[in-house]
Amino acid sequence: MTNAVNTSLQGDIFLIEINNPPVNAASAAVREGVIDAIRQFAAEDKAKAAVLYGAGRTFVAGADIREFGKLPAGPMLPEVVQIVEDSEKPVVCIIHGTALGGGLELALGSHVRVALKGSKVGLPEVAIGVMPGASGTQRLPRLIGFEAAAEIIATGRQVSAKEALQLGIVDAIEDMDDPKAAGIAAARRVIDQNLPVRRLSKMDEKVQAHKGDTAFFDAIRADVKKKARGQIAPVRAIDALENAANMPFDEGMTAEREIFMELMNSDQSKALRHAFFAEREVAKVPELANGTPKEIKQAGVIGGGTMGSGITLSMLFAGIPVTMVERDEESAARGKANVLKVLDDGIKKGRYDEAYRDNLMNTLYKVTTDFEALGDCDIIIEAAFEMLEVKQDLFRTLDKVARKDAILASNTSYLDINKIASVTSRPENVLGLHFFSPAHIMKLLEVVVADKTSADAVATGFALAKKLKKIGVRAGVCDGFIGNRILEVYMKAAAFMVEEGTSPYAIDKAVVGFGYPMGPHQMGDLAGLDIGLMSRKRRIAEGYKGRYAFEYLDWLGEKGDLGQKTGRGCYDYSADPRKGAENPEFLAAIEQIRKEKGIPQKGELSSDEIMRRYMAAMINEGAKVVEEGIALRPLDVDIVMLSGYGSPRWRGGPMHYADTIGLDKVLADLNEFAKEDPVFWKPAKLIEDLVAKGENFSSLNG
Ligand code: 3H9
Repeated sequence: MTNAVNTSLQGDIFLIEINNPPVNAASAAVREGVIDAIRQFAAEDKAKAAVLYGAGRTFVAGADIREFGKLPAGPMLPEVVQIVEDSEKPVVCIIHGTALGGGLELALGSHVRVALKGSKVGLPEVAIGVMPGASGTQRLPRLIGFEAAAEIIATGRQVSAKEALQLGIVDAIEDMDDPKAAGIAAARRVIDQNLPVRRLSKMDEKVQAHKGDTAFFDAIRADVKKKARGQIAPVRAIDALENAANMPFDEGMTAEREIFMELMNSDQSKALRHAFFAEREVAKVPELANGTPKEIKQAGVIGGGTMGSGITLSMLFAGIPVTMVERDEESAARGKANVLKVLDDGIKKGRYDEAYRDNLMNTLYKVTTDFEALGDCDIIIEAAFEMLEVKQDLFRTLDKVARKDAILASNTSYLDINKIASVTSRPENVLGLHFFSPAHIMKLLEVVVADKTSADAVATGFALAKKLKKIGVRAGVCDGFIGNRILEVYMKAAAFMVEEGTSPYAIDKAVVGFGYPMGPHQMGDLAGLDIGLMSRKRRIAEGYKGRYAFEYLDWLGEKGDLGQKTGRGCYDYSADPRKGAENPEFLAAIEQIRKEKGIPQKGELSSDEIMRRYMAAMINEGAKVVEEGIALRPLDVDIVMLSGYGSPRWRGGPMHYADTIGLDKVLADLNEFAKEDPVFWKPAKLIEDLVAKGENFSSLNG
């Protein structure tokens, strides 16, 4: 076993190497090792300066998050940082890769900080529901001032080495790759030039400037609160920063620790940590054990509409050449224009320049009406009209023109991939790749595995997701896969509430209040109400099962009031094209439908009551999706809802949320609602079984 921290003496330079793969997290062994190393350094008379650096791909990426919530072991990180700072002889910290959270805090305890080119620093603790707890809220403002520190801590963003130098977080950037060599060079300078060392805990100038400045911190807090949308950690971080202005360093540290511990034990932090690990676990699917991903040197995309052009763009951004195929010249021109429009918008927003766009368009992108042009593609993704017959026709053509080993994917949102695969001579190469709109932005990619899909095809789907910087989630075949199937059910729960007397606006307000960026009716207006209408018509034609309550949305759709794109839908956008106002005609139509259908009226439900039903419907369907093997684990459902459907991350996704409030409580809610509608609210067997065993969804996450 290798040591988590290695020391050696090179002339008069003492080397302290942190070696805790994969990201050098500051685990108990690392913390003990660093303290021990600083003691050795102090005792070594020949050593005039120490270099603190990381082995492998990065400096310390933070505290070891896996230790959170467990019994504390070994010395705490704030103590370690203090011991580093207290060293009589200078400690030079070399940052390569990323110095995040506790990693940056260790660097702030050092006396000199040198970043290697391309490295990044940051205090991303808010992303996991905590705030810096090893002096980040006390040392960083002393170094760079409160405004810059508040922005970095409250957003948790990563700061480039260049910006870190401008802000003063690091003292220099070294154009070298090897942290050890860079450290020796930097330590040499410190020794030879007798450079002064700074102890940040002793710097008081920036702190004094804001002592007692309540108005200053209130203004920052108000701004952070608005952006945090219900998340507590960023707001509490400002409290800790205010303490830095008002308290002596040691007291500020004690208060920081208290707030850190309070946040670490909060439901929000537990949920965000679940999301962090689930996002990584979700990529671990059985097919990857024996499947080999295919290298994608050339891709084909069929269709240049919203989805086809979005998929094309996400490939182009990842450097993958794309041949787009459309059915005629006019559609091809439209497809090209769709791609260009997004690229031009990116230029206007300053994301890249004309040369970047021209390079993508001229060297990576091709559009044609000739299917034969797909003959050299490693993968072909079809994003054509959402009708089984249309897709089957296309796959028959693909079977003729595509290379025998090419992966053939459908971007269908609902249709049966088995039926699509069955028209080809190579169903093992066929799978679903369900992108979400806008496909070049949305993170989620459902990798839909049909009965005959090979492990290699699945592995290719996951490798593609990674390359496109998306989160691939394995889904089985069913109507709507994981996400849209669950969406349909909670949309139904919302529709029932509307029928029974709750205003759609009250539902949207409750859903937004819960932490979603928008409510289901706002979402419908944004996406276009024709999409839902079309899919419901298809279902009705196929024989709709259960109670139908979407007449109120059909009324808008049939009328042509399709949402934002037509200026009116559930909301009226005549005064404000984005936000919209209540649409009285819509409310009147709902009233009329309630009367015509003779639905018993419950009156308007409270926000709590709305969310109880909305979430119970979502959780119950999520459980059914897991029970049927459509999703591998509850965490897969959480990731789908978090990355594709706006579930608030700080609640961890619906399945984690169910565990938080208690699965027995969810079951009790379902049983209560089932008295009104036993079919719709029938509890999933999985929930009943887990509750009977005293377990919850987390026990299935492995
Ligand atoms: C903190 O520091 C609190 C302090 O202020 C106060 C303390 C008192 N711990 O993401 P990857 C695992 S809070 C444990 O796939 P990449 C990760 O789960 C912390 N494990 O690699 C994965 O495991 P597996 C503040 C961690 O190259 C493996 O490492 N810091 C940690 O795409 C590889 O990770 C953060 O929040 C950790 N801290 O990205 C940084 N980090 O292989 C969190 C990673 O079993 N980390 N793992 O699935 C990151 O943002 C990214 O991991 C990083 C590398 C950018 C570093």
